[in-house]
Amino acid sequence: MQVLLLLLAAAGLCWGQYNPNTFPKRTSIVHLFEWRWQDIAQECERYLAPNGFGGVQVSPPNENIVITSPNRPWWERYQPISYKICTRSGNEQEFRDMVARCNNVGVRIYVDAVVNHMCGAAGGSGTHSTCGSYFNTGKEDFPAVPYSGWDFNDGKCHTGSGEIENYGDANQVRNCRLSGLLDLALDKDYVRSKIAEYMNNLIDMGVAGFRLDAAKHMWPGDIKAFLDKLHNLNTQWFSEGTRPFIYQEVIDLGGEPITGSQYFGNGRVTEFKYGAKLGTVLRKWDGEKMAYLKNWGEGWGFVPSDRALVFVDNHDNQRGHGAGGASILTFWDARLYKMAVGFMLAHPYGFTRVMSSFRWPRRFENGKDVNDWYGPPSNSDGSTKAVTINPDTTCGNDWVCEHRWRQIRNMVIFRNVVDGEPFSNWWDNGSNQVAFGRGNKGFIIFNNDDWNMNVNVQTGLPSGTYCDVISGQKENNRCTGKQVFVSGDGKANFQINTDAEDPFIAIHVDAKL
Ligand code: AAO
Repeated sequence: MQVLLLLLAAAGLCWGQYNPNTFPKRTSIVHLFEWRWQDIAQECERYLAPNGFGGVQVSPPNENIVITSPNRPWWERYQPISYKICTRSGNEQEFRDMVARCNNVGVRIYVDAVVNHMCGAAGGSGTHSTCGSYFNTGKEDFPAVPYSGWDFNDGKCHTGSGEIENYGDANQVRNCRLSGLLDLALDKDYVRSKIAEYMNNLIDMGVAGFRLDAAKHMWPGDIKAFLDKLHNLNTQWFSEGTRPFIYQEVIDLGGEPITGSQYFGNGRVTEFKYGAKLGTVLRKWDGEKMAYLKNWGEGWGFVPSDRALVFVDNHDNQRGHGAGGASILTFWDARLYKMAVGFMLAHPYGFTRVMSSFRWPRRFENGKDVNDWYGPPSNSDGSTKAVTINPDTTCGNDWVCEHRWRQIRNMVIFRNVVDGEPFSNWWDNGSNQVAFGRGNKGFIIFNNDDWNMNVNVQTGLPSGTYCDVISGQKENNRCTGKQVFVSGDGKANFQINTDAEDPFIAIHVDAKL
């Protein structure tokens, strides 16, 4: 018995970092990009918990540089000045309040941890930081941590510019500067301890895990060294011995020496091939068609499902930063985007993250969005605007709130209902009409061809009348949108015209009349 307990405890220690620590049957998280802590706290209570969202990825909570040229870009938050909890999203008190209130309704908080670097080398000196902490980039001096010149990697980088010049050289990628950002020496125990202190402060407040920003630019062993110093999660909300969930931002589209698999020992990795490929398929580029999605997942060369954090778009590639290219689907291509997110949430592969964005004045010049830097909706003093809620439940003040779109929210619920059920009953027409089920709990069908669809297919579901959760949902035991009749043999007729507002239909057992 004791041996068994020891084994279980050891397994818990080893496996913990892959487990998102969400409530049971809450299977997705949402990135509330640039939201204020007080808005997230309210969103947990009024929307995320009631609709089965498992957690929220929040923007970096630690003090960052203030950039005025351009005017307060979103990316200033990826330039740390200290580990004080103090940003445009709010102060430490507001952060603590959010974590507690979200946990109290069973919604977890995941912090975007920017620990590979501090601010850009050209940041200058002064107190132009979100909490007014002094810094001097010329001297690599960050007294509010404190870090000094000894704590940076310069000596280890052998490129002429001190920058990453070639992603084909792993040493450069990990020891040189990413976009001019002062690169921390993570081989130093002092630096590891400061990072662990910051993360432990957040763990003690009740966060459930971390996105590790720029993980590709850190040696896997250095990451392991600071992760080993982390506390177990706060027992006010988590059971004894629970490890923080870790997902590492490693951009691996193939063709570089650094791969996602090198990081499996530390936790999950972001699978960037997922959104890049799904966008290519739905746009029907490169001869791709939905019929090819039959073996979606590892069959497409992705990392194993239990190591993957997946998403259709993220805060970088929705505006041309990072990687993935033009195929990435975003809220700007709403019709295809809803299909992509619907496909992702129906499919069993990976742990899913939904994006929630703000609108910006996108303007292309020579194929590049010259306004890709625009920060969140803000007031004239630079403070971030509140997320207001319109009478029809959408968001105001230029917050897009994709997670509140009926089709996306209902597919988050779909994923919870079919959790643990196998991928089943695949059907395709050899082109862009495809369907699949999840055991006997749910079924989804798409028409991305430019001709109408009218088919009888096996759903695997018990007979009865189901509400389509894309065109509507079940309310007061009636359907607000389309109805689907499943007969005794599990088959159903589906008609989706090519000009349908949303050319897909999804049904599940909780939306049965
Ligand atoms: C800003 C300014 C810079 C300035 C700097 C310092 O824009 O001009 O030098 O400040 O003053 C964000 C913004 C940056 C911003 C930074 C700091 O995106 O514009 O710099 O904040 O404020 C790489 C990294 C990846 C990173 C991504 C953006 O590997 O970690 O670049 N993402 C994270 C965050 C991101 C943040 C940072 C990291 C920094 O999510 O928001 O930056 O904290 C290849 C590599 C990728 C590499 C890309 C882009 O990708 O593989 O690893 O990502 O290049 O450099 C094909 C290939 C694909 C390739 C791609 C693009 O698709 O298949 O592999 O082409 O070449």
